[in-house]
Amino acid sequence: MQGIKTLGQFIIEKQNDFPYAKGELSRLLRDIGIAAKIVNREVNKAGLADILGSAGTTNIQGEGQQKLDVFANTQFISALTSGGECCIVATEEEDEFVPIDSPVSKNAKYIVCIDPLDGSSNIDVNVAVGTIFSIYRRKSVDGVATLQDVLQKGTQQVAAGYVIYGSSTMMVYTTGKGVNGFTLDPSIGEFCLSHPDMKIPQNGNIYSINEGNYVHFPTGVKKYIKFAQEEDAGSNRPYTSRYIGSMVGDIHRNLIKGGIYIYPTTASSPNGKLRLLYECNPMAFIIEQAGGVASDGFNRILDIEPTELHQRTSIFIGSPDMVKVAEDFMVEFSSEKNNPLNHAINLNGTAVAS
Ligand code: P6P
Repeated sequence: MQGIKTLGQFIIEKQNDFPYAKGELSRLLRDIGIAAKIVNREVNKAGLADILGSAGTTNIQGEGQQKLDVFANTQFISALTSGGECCIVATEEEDEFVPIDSPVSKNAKYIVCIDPLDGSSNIDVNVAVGTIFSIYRRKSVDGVATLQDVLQKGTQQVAAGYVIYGSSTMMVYTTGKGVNGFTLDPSIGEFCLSHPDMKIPQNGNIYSINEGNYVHFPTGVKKYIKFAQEEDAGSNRPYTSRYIGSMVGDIHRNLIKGGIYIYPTTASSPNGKLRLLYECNPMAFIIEQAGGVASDGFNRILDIEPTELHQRTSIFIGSPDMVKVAEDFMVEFSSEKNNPLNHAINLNGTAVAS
């Protein structure tokens, strides 16, 4: 296969970036890739099989579970169990973390936090949905892994990625040495390297936010939205509003074209809607590795100390210059003046992560 590099070949090739790696992380990423291909098959035929619609159950978030939510959750847990490299799975679809207690997993050193199918309300209307995952090394050295092994800051991630089931299916991931994208070639059933060394544009003109919540947004967010809508040719405004109700889809587009995705506090989500461990941390790791930034409006997402499994946070994520302007509005118009931002745009406009 001239010129094609599969995900498996790439993972093994990059394994040398980790001199002490004995292949466990490589096998873990392979296991996630396998489950993603199985989920992709079901998502792609959702309109045909009796797999559309509600499962008739709700998750701890109080959200109605779609049949595909439950299917995807089962597939990822099954793949991670049989792969033997993971000792705990923390998933949006389970109230508590899932200990992986199988003969092959007893010495497993990795924790996986996952949103098996994000944006699943879009499935029935054929809009892109995604899987988001985050990988940590367990902190405890022996015995049974516990919740404390899961509640780690985003800076402790060893890998993070997402799968977008869209016009094509892609897997985008980082192990802390840049971001690479792989497109599934259905004719050979392999994810193939299609977007090497992905970088988010420093600036952009796309803003992604559910303006239906405008009335209850923090003042700083309202000010940013009005800023985005002003006429100013010099700064390429008014910006374009693009929001599809699927975090993976919106952030993937903004990663490629430049842009900002904002999910702030709202009346129904006073702490923000998106979950820190398996949505915001992985996306923040990926976007930072691609040259972007991610905060809660005041503090870097990756520095937030988790205290509970399904903890939520606001998120401002994307092109550094756009996020910085939004954060400036948040600081100027919010009571919360503490927590100076952990990053700044230096004089030549390059984001400088602390
Ligand atoms: P709203 C999907 O439920 C999700 O978690 C993200 O994928 C998406 O960006 C957001 O919530 C949509 O939420 O309140 O705008 O419908």
